[in-house]
Amino acid sequence: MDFEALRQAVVEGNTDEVVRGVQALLLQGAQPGEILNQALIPGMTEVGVRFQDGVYFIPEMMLAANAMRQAMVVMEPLLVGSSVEPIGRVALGTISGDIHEFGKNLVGTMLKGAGFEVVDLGVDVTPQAFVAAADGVDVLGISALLSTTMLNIPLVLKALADAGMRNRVKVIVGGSPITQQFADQIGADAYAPDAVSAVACVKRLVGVV
Ligand code: B1M
Repeated sequence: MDFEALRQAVVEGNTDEVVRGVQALLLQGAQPGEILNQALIPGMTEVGVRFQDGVYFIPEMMLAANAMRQAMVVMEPLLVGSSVEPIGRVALGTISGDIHEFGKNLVGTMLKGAGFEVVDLGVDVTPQAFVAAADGVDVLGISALLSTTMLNIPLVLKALADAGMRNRVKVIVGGSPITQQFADQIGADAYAPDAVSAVACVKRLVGVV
């Protein structure tokens, strides 16, 4: 196994091959940062390009995301304390009243793949829990899949303002009923229609382009 074969396995969403590849490269003496930067991240970048070009659709992206998630299960403990510094910290959750998780998970996996540390707050997350999580992260990501629950997102922004924290953290929102217009209206810092553009938006928010 080499970096190129592992990159290709990520693009193909072949979870077994990806996990085997990561383990093999580690046994061969590769550093976790090399595996991340020379195989896993380029693989996810290629998946993003194929998605944007209309070559890949959600199912292919979810396969690749799952492969990446399993690779990160092996890699994450090794990356802690290694020289690889996260390029930013993001707390992600689905808004209160809403239990849809796959979009949020996909955004989280893509962000991890791009080098961010991600705190997964889960689903049905209250404004208070978002505020508690805001301490120590650069960006809060809020997902909503229902036209009813998206109306709870402004409560998070209000709770952040009430806690005097609105200027200390950037807020990105996303999910199928959400639009750029809604994001602007409620005063969010960014809106992304999908997981690939969410990564680009979050990079912009933390000043890594
Ligand atoms: Co629900 N559901 N659901 N559901 N469900 C939708 C969302 C719905 C559109 C289906 C429909 O009617 N056509 C509809 C919402 C209508 C509306 O309000 N506009 C709906 C409904 C009505 C409901 C219930 C109310 C049904 C009922 O009980 N009567 C109920 C509500 C439960 C609740 O949350 N309180 C409900 C329940 C469920 C299940 C539990 C069965 C299940 C969720 C399982 C789970 O997540 N563990 C479910 C599912 C699976 C869906 C559909 C079919 C698929 C959602 C999904 O996972 N998509 C969905 C129909 C649909 O979307 N076609 C539907 C795949 C996922 C990768 O995409 O989440 O859109 P998505 O994420 C995308 C982007 O939106 C974006 O990036 C992602 C990747 O590109 N994105 C972000 C998402 N979050 C982001 C955050 C960002 C940036 C981008 O920054 C932070």
